[in-house]
Amino acid sequence: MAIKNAYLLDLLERTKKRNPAEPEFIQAVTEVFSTLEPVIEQRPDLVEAGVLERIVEPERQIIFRIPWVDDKGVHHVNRGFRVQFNSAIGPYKGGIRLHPSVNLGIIKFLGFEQVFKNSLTTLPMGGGKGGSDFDPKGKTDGEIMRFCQSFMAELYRHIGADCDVPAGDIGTGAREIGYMFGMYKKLRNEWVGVLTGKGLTYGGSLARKEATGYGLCYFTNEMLKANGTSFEGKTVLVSGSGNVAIYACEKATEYGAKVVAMSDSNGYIYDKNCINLDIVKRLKEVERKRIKEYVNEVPTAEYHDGCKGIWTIPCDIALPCATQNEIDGESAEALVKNGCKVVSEGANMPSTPEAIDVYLSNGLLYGPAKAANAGGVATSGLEMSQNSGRISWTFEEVDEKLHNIMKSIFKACDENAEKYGMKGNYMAGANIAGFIKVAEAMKAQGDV
Ligand code: NDP
Ligand code: 2IT
Repeated sequence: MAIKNAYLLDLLERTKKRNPAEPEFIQAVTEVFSTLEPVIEQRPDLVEAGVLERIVEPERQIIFRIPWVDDKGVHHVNRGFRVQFNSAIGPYKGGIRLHPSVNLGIIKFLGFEQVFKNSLTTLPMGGGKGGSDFDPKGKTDGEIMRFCQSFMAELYRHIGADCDVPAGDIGTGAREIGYMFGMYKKLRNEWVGVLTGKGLTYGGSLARKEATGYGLCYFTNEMLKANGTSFEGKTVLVSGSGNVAIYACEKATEYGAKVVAMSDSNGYIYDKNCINLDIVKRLKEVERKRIKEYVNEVPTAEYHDGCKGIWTIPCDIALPCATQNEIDGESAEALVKNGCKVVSEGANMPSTPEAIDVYLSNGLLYGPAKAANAGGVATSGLEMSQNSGRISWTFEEVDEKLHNIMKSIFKACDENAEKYGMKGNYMAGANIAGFIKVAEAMKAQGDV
């Protein structure tokens, strides 16, 4: 969607100048600005309060050295990041990404998205994100532990249960959170809920592991229902085979859909009989192997090199759950040509602007990441509540709260899209609903 408003265009230009070489961050800002025009026109007070200038500038950005030694005694240095983007509505909250592609621009795009996402959850959480260009693939447990400890040896002084609460993201699961938590506790000599996604024996919440994938399906189910349809009998593609992908596959299957494909960064599997998730869980969660191994156990399935090909498989619903910009304009065209009617995003910013244009111009139902994948951080918020209350809820209790949060997020997207003249455009609805709450809080707190 093109931006026409002169003020937004000018601020976008200034943001680009101030942040050269951060294309993902600029992409995320451009998308949000492309939907804010009607809000800006109705709320000149927010512009006058300088809210937009402030919302695109992180409150604090920390970059640090992470030295660690591998099993052979070789020294390595990685770079660590924590971007504390916005604390208007609560402590900074957001994951830690460990992937060789990580740089400041990637962490800033994720942190910026997190501000609006966390606002949508209905819980009091500000936005932040962190990570490192460390590559966990092929590392031993000992190497992972020493890296995580070195990472926390600097990060601990910048975070806290009421200040900034990191969690998992790509490359960071329960194992890494455990090592980071142990180091934080040792350095601070205090047991507090400073990280979420912890193991169940030390303060983790039931249903946090499942939450992003389940939440994605709860949101998508609401979107389907509102448009007179459902998951029942639908053919679904799920990209990725990590935490989000696995539990999206599980819940979509429970809803009666048939998931026929999953992937990793090397390639994708196509199982026309429906993915056997027990095999994927064992390969990925226990053995940490490549998705390719699936065809050794299910010889009727196919494996193809390269991850883009997954979008050429005919489907009704696509759930991208791997990484940013994994669906480009060409892949979006292929999805539409093969009958796809719904794209709902488990990953952060998985669709390029060209892909989003293809969805909107072909009337697809489009569930934008910051709403559709908010179930993970929402359940992190529930973990924080349980930790500070020194209590723990049952799986069913957490799952029900998550389900209700996803319903209310869909309602907010739907109502705001309609209120601001873009009915059915849930991307606009998500951006506007997320923005207004944070903007009101920033205005009320003055120029800080
Ligand atoms: P995992 O590390 O568990 O899994 C990531 C999956 O995506 C793996 O299958 C991985 O393949 C694949 N992948 C990663 N990078 C690329 C790439 N450059 N190209 C192709 N495939 C890639 O991470 P999560 O499942 O936690 O995260 C997936 C997405 O969901 C991310 O965008 C994340 O930001 C988002 N998200 C995560 C939440 C959470 O709670 N974990 C919450 C909300 C959003 P390989 O193993 O080959 O690298
Ligand atoms: O992108 C995300 O929302 C996450 N990686 C989860 C963040 C969190 O704090 O649970």
